[in-house]
Order: sequence, then C-alpha cells, then structure tokens
Amino acid sequence: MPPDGSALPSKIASGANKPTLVASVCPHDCTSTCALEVERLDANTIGRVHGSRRNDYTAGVICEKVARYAERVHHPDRLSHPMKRTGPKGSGQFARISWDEALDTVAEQFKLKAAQHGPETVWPYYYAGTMGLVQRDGINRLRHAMGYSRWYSTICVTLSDNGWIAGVGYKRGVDMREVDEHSDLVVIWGGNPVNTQINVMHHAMAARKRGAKLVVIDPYRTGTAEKADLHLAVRPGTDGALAVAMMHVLFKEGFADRDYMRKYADAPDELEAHVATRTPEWAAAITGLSAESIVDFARMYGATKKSFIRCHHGFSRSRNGAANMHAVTCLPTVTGAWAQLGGGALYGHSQMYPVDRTVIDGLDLVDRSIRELDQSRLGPILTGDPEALQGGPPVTAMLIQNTNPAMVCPELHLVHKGLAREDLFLCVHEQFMTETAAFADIVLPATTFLEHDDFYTASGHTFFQVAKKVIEPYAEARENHDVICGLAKRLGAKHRGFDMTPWQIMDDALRRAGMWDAETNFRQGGQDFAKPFETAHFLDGFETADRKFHFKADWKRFGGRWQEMPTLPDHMDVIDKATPEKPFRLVAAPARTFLNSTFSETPGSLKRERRPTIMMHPDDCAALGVEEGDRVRLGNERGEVVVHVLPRQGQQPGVVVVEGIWPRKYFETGVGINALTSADPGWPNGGAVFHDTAVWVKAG
Ligand SMILES: Nc1nc2c(c(=O)[nH]1)N[C@H]1C(S)=C(S)[C@@H](COP(=O)(O)OP(=O)(O)OC[C@H]3O[C@@H](n4cnc5c(=O)[nH]c(N)nc54)[C@H](O)[C@@H]3O)O[C@H]1N2
Ligand SMILES: Nc1nc2c(c(=O)[nH]1)N[C@H]1C(S)=C(S)[C@@H](COP(=O)(O)OP(=O)(O)OC[C@H]3O[C@@H](n4cnc5c(=O)[nH]c(N)nc54)[C@H](O)[C@@H]3O)O[C@H]1N2
Ligand code: SF4
Ligand SMILES: [Mo]
Repeated sequence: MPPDGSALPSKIASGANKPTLVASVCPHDCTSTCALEVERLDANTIGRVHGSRRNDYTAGVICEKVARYAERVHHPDRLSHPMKRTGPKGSGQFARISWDEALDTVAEQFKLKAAQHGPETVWPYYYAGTMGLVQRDGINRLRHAMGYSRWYSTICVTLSDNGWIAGVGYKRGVDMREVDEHSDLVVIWGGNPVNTQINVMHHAMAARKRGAKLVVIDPYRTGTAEKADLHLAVRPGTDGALAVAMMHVLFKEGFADRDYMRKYADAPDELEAHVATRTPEWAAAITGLSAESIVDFARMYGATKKSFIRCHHGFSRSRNGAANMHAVTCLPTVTGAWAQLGGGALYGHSQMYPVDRTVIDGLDLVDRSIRELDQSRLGPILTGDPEALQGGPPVTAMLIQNTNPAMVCPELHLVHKGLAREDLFLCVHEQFMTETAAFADIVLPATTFLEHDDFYTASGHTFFQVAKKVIEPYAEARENHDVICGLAKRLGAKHRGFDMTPWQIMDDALRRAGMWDAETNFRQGGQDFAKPFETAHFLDGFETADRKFHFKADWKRFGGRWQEMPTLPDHMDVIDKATPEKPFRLVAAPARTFLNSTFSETPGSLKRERRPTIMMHPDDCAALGVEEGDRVRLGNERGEVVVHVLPRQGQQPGVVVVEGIWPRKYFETGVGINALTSADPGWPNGGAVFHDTAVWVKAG
C-alpha cells in the first residue's frame, strides 16, 4: 500500500471478445465499501464483478451478492420510465408518462401542499440504497433550500454511534488491517460478518490461521460463530451486563492495567468500585450465560494484551443499545489493549474523512428552527401521532429516494396505513417497483451506481474512493442528482449545487478539504486516511475534551433522555422483556444474500435464502410440538407473520431468529417481519430497535 491505480490498465484486456475490467466502488450500505473491478462487456452490459486488490482491505474479496450484480442491474423488472398512478393507492396500477410531466406534477403538488400547510408538510425521505455522498445526500440541499421538514436519521447507526462516541469521543478506531499480523485474540461482538461484511471475516481468519483465537458474541450460531473458537450466545440486549461482569473479573484478578487507566481514562477508581458488585453470577442471570463461561472469557481477554474487538451494529439495535456499546468499549481501556499493535477496538472510521459537505447537503441553508422528523418513526408520523409530528402540520407530500421504508421500517402496519393515505402525495425514485414505490403517485426510474459518478467514505476501512460510471443508464433511468436539480428548477430552489455536475460537486468538496481531486483519487484507487500508530491507538489521547476515555459516559451531549442512562457502564433494564403472553425474544437479523430489502428480487439470492424461516431452540420446538419445516405463527400486539421452523442448537431457549427482510408476498399475512418490530426510540435520543422485540409463537 498505498494502492497503485496504474496496476489497473495492465489488466484491461484488449481482445474484442474479452470483457474490459473497470474500476468501481461498491455503493451499498455495508462498512466494507469494497474496491471493485467490473467486467464491462459493452457500453450497456456488465459481466462478473470482482473484488479489487488495489485496496488491501478489500484484498480481492467481495460478497457473493455483489459478485453477481449483473443479475440486479440487468434484471427484467428494472424500472424503465416515469409513471403515474392510475388505480387505487398501492394497487400497482400505473401508466407511462414523460419525465417533464412527472417532475412538473411533483413540483406542482409540493407547491400546493406547502401553500395549504406550510413548507414543513413536505418531508423528503431517503437513506442508503447508495452510500455515494453526491447521489445520496443531495436531497438535503433541496430540503434546506425549500424549508421542508428536516431529517433525523435513526434507522441504522444512531445507537451504535452514540454508544461509541460516549467513551471514545469520535467515530474512528483501530485499523482492522493490523489484525492479520498482530492480534492474538479477535472478538466479533454483536455482528455476523459472514453475512454482512465478509472482509471482517477475511482479516479475522488471517489472524486465526496464525494462531489467534476468535470469539463471537451473538444470540445465535451464525455462520460467523461457526468459525469461532468460542461462541457466547447471549440473550439479546444484555451485552452491557456481560461486559460489566468481565470488568469485575479483570479488576479482581489483576488483569486491569492501572497505569494505562491513570493516564488515559477518566474514572478508573469509580469504575472499579462500581463493578465490584456486578459479579459473574449477577450477569449470568441477565445474559443467560453460565457464570463460568463469563469468567473464562474474561480471563482469556484479560490475559491477551493484543486483543481486538470488532464492535458491530447488530448488538446496538435494542432500547439499551447505546449503553451496551459503551460498556463494550470500556474493556480495552481496562486492560490497556488500545496501546498495543493489533489491540483495541473498531466500530467504524466514518468521521475520519475531511470532505467538505457544504455544497452536497446545502449546509449553508440549514434553518435549525425547522422541525426534524425521526426517520424510524415514519409509521407514527404518517398516521398523525402528535408527538412524532412535534406539534407541526401533518406530512402531506414526500419524495422518497434511495430507501424502501414499506419494508425496512418498524411498525409496518402503521407505515402502510400512512403511505396509503389519500391526502399524501408520494413520489418514489427507484430502480425497482418496491413495496414503497407501489404506494406512489409518481414513480421515477433511477440509475444504479454503475450508471453514475460518485464518491464514497468507508466505515470499515480508511479509504475515500471516487468511482466513475461504468455503463450507460438503463432505458430512461436518471440519477438522483438530476431529479433533485430538476425539481429545484421547477420549485425555484436556489443553491449553486443545483447548477453543478456531480463531478464538479466532488471536486469542490475535495478541494475545500485539501484532499486529492476526483481524477487523482480515481487514478490512485482511493486516498487512504489511516492515522499513524500513535493517533490510531489514542496514545496521543482520546477525542474527548480532557483527551481521556470516558468510563463515565457523556450521554448529555446527545440530548433526549440522557438523564435516564447509567453513567458508568451497566445493564440498562429497558428492553422489551419476555412475558408469559410473549415468552420469546425475536432477533430480526440480516440475511446473507439480501442487503436489507435489496437483492430480495435477484434469483441467486432468492434461491439461497429459500423462504422466511424461524430458528428456534430444539427444546422450544418440542414444547410447541413443531418440527423442521412446520408452519408457525409469530406475533405480538403490532402484527403477525407465518414462518417455517428450523430447529437450531447454539441459541438459548426463548430466543428466536428470523433472517432477512423478505417481501410481503412471501408471507401469508401480507406483511413482512417489520410488522412486529417497534418504532420506540432507543436511549438516549432515538435509534431503531430491530432486535428488541418480545413475541409469541404458535403452532399451525
Ligand atoms: N448480507 C447482508 N449484508 C448487510 C446487510 C444485510 O441486510 N445483509 N445490511 C447492511 C447494513 S445496512 C448494515 S448497518 C450492516 C450491519 O452489519 P454489522 O454491523 O456487522 O451488524 P449485523 O451483522 O447486522 O449484526 C447482526 C447480528 O447481531 C446479532 N445481535 C442482535 N442482537 C444482539 C444482541 O443484543 N447482542 C449481540 N451480541 N448480538 C446481537 C444478530 O444475532 C446478528 O447475528 O450490514 C450491512 N450488510
Ligand atoms: N428487520 C430488520 N429491519 C431492518 C434492519 C434489520 O437488521 N432487521 N436493518 C435496518 C438498517 S441497518 C438499515 S440501514 C435499513 C436500510 O434500509 P434501506 O436504506 O431502505 O435499504 P434497502 O432496503 O437496501 O433499500 C434501498 C433502496 O434504494 C434503492 N436504490 C439504490 N441505489 C439507488 C439510487 O442510486 N437512487 C435511487 N433513487 N434509489 C436507489 C434500491 O433499489 C432499494 O430499493 O433497514 C433497516 N431495517
Ligand atoms: S461486502 Fe459489502 S461493500 Fe463489499 S461488495 Fe459486498 S455489499 Fe459491497
Ligand atoms: Mo444499516
């Protein structure tokens, strides 16, 4: 390293029948942000997609779903032209219209609704179908230019970010590339990278091959857990208790590095006194693990200086998820592992990139007096919950880009009821007729990442990467930037970003930040922002005001219900606990070959995932009188789905797991798994709680 873009042209085949290999970057919402090489067969067609070796985090490895991206980009169901609704809402009946008619209609409706209720009635809604900053976030420029309702993004990283930042102060961590050569223990905490970021696995297995131990903390025996030396199958939402009891053992048995803590932590003595009462037996009752296994793992962790914890998002998706994340980040501070090459922890690096976002997001236009609506509370918002609406007008007009909330949001019954409202004008810009698009008044066809230019930060590694379009846009598909600028023109929105090309926006954002210009970045295969050892390992201090790691979490900085949070790490007892009526805890986990709802239309993924399946402990199956393949009903007060049983060892009785955000057509009840999940905000200030759900399971 650094990556050498000049390696690429030598691979470009010159023969007429051979594909040309073109550099690109995976745009998906996955911390790997892989460097790709795409086989271009002609100006409109791709072949296989490969992981590139120009980036030593990707190191030639990508997931199977993106390797067969041709299935998606050339799928017969790609949207090809704009359409307007001709049948009832959600009926899927549409007629073809021109781009001009479509954009004119959207602009007229936005103006009409704003005239009736004020501009806050319009709520542009987006997420991370592409992670490219220009195409993803340009919608915010339109929002701010028009004074539309602001956006509080909570569906993915809010809980995990807050939990990490509460102690470390900033979203960056130790470089995962160190693991291969230097870590003696790798802990994959609360994530399933075999499914969700294969590159983490690749680096962890390189360490294991050298003799490092691999430990996985996950409520069920995932593909990742199957590769581990030790799997601790905690009850969902109890990682805080496990981490605190580990600290109890670390202090008691002499594994705590008091010199390190004196220099680098805020309150080691208070922490020691606090965890003295949090025994392994106390944690055993909460986590469902045996006290011995907690002690054994604590000793293993304490005895290994070069221990690396990869903190994932999965375990933060509970009401107490931020507290649990903070508790886990305290562990390397107690042992001083942060100071070791190959030691410490990583959750994400995404705050490391200096890129200037002013033009992309229209930051110079932000008006903080405008209400900020919570993304994950779409159901309550669209069904008129006054608290969710913050006392403001109803939401009566939306542009949805880059997300499929009719499948991925919690409380789907409310989401669907809201999206079906006659007085809601809905425009959806999409690649496919998703369940969300089916509710739209106007549907617009979108390009894929292969059909437009953009640039990408990464969370799992430290490269900032520019990618150029690889093939021509499909049919009449247009990129997000075009739609935003087309609407801005019709609405009279003013900002220089509406008159720039994506490439100009990129160069502006890079130049202002003193980064390589877009062309240089592309040629070099990405700019690496890895920090030197001292900084990466926080030896020159953590990113807090006093430069120390905070055992006493700074919850106040996040607002909301911060006063209800434990200051020192602890088990925060606010989860949706099992009850006699709802005796099971549901984890609604990611499937290997879907990416949220994306790829749930591709044949390779559907074949592998088969059908919605519930994994249950064999004892629970026996108690219910069900066997492999039987149908069961799974539900709670919010909704109900029918799934097929797969008895599984390696998870606790009382814990059930359904992988994948399956389309509604695969469920007899006509609604997906998120009908059961809750839109309750996690502590301290929001964040979706997809794995924190009490349910009943009934045979038949
Ligand atoms: N194939 C595939 N890849 C994906 C995605 C996908 O849907 N499919 N989604 C993408 C997105 S948007 C994101 S944000 C990332 C997320 O990726 P990661 O940050 O790696 O986290 P996940 O793999 O989602 O974590 C899921 C795991 O967390 C476990 N888990 C749930 N609750 C708890 C708990 O309380 N404690 C512990 N210890 N574990 C718990 C689940 O059992 C599951 O195995 O992945 C991305 N990559
Ligand atoms: N049960 C359960 N639910 C979950 C989760 C879970 O673990 N369990 N995970 C949650 C998490 S972490 C997340 S991040 C959310 C993610 O939820 P979403 O961000 O909604 O992710 P996707 O379902 O992948 O939908 C992205 C959509 O964007 C479209 N798209 C892609 N690129 C473009 C583009 O360039 N332009 C336009 N206009 N559209 C584009 C795709 O076709 C796709 O339909 O889901 C959440 N929901
Ligand atoms: S592992 Fe993640 S970043 Fe890499 S190709 Fe697959 S989805 Fe994209
Ligand atoms: Mo996510």
